Amino acid sequence: MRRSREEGRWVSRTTASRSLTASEFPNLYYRGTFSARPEPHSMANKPHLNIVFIGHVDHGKSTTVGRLLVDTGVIRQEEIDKFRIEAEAKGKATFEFAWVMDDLKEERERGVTIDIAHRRFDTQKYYFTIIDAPGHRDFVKNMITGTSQADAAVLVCSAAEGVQEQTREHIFLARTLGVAQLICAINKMDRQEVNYAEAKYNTVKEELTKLLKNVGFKVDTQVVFLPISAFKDDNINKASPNMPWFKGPNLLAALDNLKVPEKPTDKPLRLPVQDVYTITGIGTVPVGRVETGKLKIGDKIIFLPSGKSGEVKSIEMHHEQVTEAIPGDNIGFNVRGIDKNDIRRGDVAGPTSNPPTVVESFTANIQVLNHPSVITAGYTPVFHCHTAQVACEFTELLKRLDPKTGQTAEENPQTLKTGDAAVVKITPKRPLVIEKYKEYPQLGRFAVRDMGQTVAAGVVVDLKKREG
Ligand SMILES: Nc1nc2c(ncn2[C@@H]2O[C@H](COP(=O)(O)OP(=O)(O)OP(=O)(O)O)[C@@H](O)[C@H]2O)c(=O)[nH]1
Ligand SMILES: [Mg+2]
Repeated sequence: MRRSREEGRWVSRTTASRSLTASEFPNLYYRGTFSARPEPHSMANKPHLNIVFIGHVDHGKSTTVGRLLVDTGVIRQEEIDKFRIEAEAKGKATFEFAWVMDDLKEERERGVTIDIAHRRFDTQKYYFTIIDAPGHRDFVKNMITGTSQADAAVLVCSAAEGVQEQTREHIFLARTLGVAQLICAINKMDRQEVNYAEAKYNTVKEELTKLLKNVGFKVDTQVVFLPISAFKDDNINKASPNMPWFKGPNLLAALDNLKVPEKPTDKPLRLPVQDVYTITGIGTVPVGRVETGKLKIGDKIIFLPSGKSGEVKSIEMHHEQVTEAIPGDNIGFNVRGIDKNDIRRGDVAGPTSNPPTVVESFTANIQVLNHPSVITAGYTPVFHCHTAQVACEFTELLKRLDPKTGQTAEENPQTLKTGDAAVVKITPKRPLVIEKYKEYPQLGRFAVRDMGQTVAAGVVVDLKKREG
């Protein structure tokens, strides 16, 4: 089993083996539930937010997270000093802050983030779970997982390099995956060619504004821009003397200005399974985030598409037994009568009285982001929806839409290309739980990937249930 040495690492990294002993479990589990709500004593007065750091490779996401953790006292400066010496010795000078999050051997050797990593940190106002996503194009699927768990995002964009390929792709995905609040941190303001210049900041800000508007962000109400240097500690938790021209908030203040999203507790339970563990002495423990509704001890639930059902025996969150979990909570729970091999990642748990929907086919509104040629009926890429990844076929191209107005531009088009918006009929090749976006936004949106890139993304407007 690969265990990270850093506390706060997400359990899903431990994919090599999922059989744990009871004594191993609490510690591991504690790591895995950093995105849970705080412990009961602080729950009452501190709301919880999941925040993902996104953006192009090397623009400084991990460094910004590392710096934030130092400035808020979660990490001691001595730890960074130790990393600095180690990193320099390994020819990776300047990666000391990034190493706080990048704790896998391969990440440190290559100087890139590979998988998402979770870390808890607190401000005066909030309990945050930080999700550090990789920017490298090979790991976009991990960024999708991280972003689908987030309530808000920090887009890190280097002032020296400006908008790059994954800046665009991540903005598009953030929008599609439902991120409603975005902080654009324009980083590396200290770089020589930038020299803390307001003009440089404005150029990148304008580039980003254009992109954000194009994908449908309301820039005035959903987006905040600020300049930082993560490496040199400018405008992270206090205004920077190097940028007296900037009158907006520092990064920490911007995080505290975020709003807690509404918790859809009144809807039926929907809980996509992220991983399944066997814990000696406890039994089978699926892990995942509650998207809607509540999960309580004694509830009768069913996992679909697997079709197994049982009664909830126990729920654990952040190292502690709890009696109920609500939207946003990342939990592990035990269900009577379910074996580890009965259920898997991509299953969704719901009440037996109102089970998740397994679809025969669905109609979706999509936006084509990036396709090397054209999409035609019969095209079968991989759809990423909640924790599921399933090959699905474009069975019918119903309409091409005018992206500006949403009006029909062409009925039954033969092909779709990059930049097109369309209504299409999709048929999964394997059983898949997906819901209408209107009813369950968290389970009704997806990203489409093929050949190592995000081809399209969209939302489910209608669906046909699978019988039996
Ligand atoms: N000059 C300068 N360099 C920075 C700053 N922030 C990050 N860097 C450097 O940029 C490089 C990449 O930083 P990371 O934090 O690993 O970037 P990342 O966005 O997490 O990269 P991936 O996770 O691999 O996508 C390192 O050498 C950092 O020291 C900054 O504010 N100023
Ligand atoms: Mg990184």
